[in-house]
Amino acid sequence: MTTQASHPLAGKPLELADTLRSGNAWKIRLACGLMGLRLTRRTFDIVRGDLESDAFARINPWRQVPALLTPEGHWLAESQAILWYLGMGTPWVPADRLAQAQVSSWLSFEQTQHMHAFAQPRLLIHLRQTAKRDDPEMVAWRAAGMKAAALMDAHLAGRNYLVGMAPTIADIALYPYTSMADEGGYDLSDFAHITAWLARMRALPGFTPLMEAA
Ligand SMILES: N[C@@H](CCC(=O)N[C@@H](CS)C(=O)NCC(=O)O)C(=O)O
Repeated sequence: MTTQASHPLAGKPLELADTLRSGNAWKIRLACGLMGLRLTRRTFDIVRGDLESDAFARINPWRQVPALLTPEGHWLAESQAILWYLGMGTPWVPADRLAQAQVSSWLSFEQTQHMHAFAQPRLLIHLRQTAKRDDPEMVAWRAAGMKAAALMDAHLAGRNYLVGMAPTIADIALYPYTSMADEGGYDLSDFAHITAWLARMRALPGFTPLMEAA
């Protein structure tokens, strides 16, 4: 585990453009907590239209959170790029060539096979409440998400983490939407390896919940 003192970004200013409940932005808050890095938040409201403003376009012209203001003064978009930026030079991005490529595979898996299938039903059923659990579109998202969950569960059999013996940014990337699956009407309780992995992640020092205790 990398402590704050040994992290190449220790003591440097990091600011996150996020929304209160964004799972993609939670990845970055999780990463900073686990890596012992201090992060300040600039929190926007999608419903209020904040992401459509000219000011936000200067942060991320793609009009999405998260974006990270780096110590070099650049706004960096896309959760996976930000995780890579934060993890480089630490065990969170393994130095070994194959392990690093395997981390990259899981990051791609998250974006192409996992994230939308979990994020969309959560957004529409739980956050916006514009869809019902059994709407055909939600059922279709969950069918896709269950396939992704089955792949993760099979991979995690006999392993503590997705790549190698220690947690990496791959685990951080997959944690938020897997852990909030129930908000999209999922029941992942039959996936014992995922359930154990989620508990293992929650037990790591510096774990940061989605919502800070009031
Ligand atoms: N590929 C992006 C996805 C980011 C994303 O979907 N962000 C959502 C919040 S979780 C957002 O900004 N939605 C507003 C919009 O797309 O209009 C990433 O991994 O950072």
